[in-house]
Amino acid sequence: MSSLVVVGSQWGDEGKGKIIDFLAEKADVVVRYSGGNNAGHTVVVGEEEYKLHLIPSGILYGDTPCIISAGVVVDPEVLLSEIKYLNERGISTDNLMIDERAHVIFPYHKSLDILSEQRRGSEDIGTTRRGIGPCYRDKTDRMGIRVCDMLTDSFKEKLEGNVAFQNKLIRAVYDSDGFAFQEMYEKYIGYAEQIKKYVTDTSIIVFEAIKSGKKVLFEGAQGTLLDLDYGTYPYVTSSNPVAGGVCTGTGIGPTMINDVVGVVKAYTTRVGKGPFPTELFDEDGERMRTVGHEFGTTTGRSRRCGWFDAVILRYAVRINGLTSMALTKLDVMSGFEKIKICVGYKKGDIVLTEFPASIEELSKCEPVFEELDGWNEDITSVRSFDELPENAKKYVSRLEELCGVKASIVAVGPKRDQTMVLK
Ligand code: 2SA
Ligand code: GDP
Ligand code: MG
Repeated sequence: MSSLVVVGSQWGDEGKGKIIDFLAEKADVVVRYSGGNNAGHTVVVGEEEYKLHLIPSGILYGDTPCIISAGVVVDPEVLLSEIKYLNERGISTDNLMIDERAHVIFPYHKSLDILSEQRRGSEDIGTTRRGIGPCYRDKTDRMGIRVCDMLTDSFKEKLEGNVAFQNKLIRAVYDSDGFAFQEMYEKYIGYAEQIKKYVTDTSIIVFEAIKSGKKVLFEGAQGTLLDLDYGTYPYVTSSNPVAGGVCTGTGIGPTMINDVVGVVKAYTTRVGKGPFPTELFDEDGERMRTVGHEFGTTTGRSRRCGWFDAVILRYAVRINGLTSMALTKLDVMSGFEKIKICVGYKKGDIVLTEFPASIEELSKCEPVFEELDGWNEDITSVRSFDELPENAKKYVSRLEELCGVKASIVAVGPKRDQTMVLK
């Protein structure tokens, strides 16, 4: 590996944090390229559990440079509390870098996120309410404030203009309370003072690292089906979690990427609203949720669960150009007598094998299932693929066959050592 992207292949929460932490041992630089503190990456090291939202999971290795790149939206209050949280647990953040082009989340973004969800009523997206969408909206509207802007004299004027505009919007459209500029400005000047030592042009660092043969790991957040362009729009996040997002998010060209590993959960989950063809409402789904501890890392929300969907995976392989998959949570599938895999979508008389663009069409799709025999053994202590029960091996092989990509990693638990490398 000289540059490797780790991307979520489904609707997020595939276990990217765990896989990135595992791969980061051999990385020279780890880069987070999209999203913000809507993400929740859980990493278990020994008996310690870390929940990270903004800072790349590679930070747990001490001296590995970790970058928050330009494609990420940064809530400085959350960033500083995450730095504090890590430092208090003995983890150094001296090697953290934040790109000067990253956009900044302000209190009005969070407020607008909540207000627009309320406006949608029963049609809400189910956002994390962290201000992510409104911050990216300001970015594309060319009125966002970037980290570099916070460090220059023009910050006061820019923020004053934005607060005045957002207050008008909040009061006129939502009939809600606006924000006091001076108080916000003073708070953010304080944040800028604290974060400026981390701020730099990180695209230069990534470019130089790859050029000099260093190993760079790109950390994805959310997942392919939450991508603004390729996900289940409008039930998506406002950034590009797909592998293509690495180039624009980090400021490097596509020729600088060697491999793309898709993190793939052995079943499917989704948090938030939107169609989900293989969703289960029975005790099988409940079993996945309980055994897999499927609750949001950021919000604590219960995750919707369902059988593995190979239509989604084939789509993720194509959209991201996956070169292999890291299959997680295989241990959660122990104990099912029969395991179902969705191999196509039935829509009227036809069977779709490609993921549809329209959510209206997707919500009319009935999954076509193939059924495999399950296994009963607890596999959390298995450390080599050959030692897995025959039916577990068959399940993995069938997923590889259906999705058109080989598994390079199989995980059977949240800990670092519950991870098998297959090639
Ligand atoms: P947003 O807040 O604007 O990005 O929400 C838009 C949609 O994106 C989904 N989304 C996520 N889905 C899975 N995991 C995420 N991170 C957290 C986790 C979520 C949590 O690790 O568990 O704690 O609830 C994440 N972030 C955004 C979101 O559900 C909306 O569907
Ligand atoms: P991410 O957003 O993709 O990083 O995933 P999350 O951290 O939000 O959710 C994945 C959860 O599954 C975390 O609690 C992980 O500790 C846990 N996990 C990761 N891999 C495995 C695995 O192979 N087996 C089990 N049982 N848990 C895992
Ligand atoms: Mg998560």
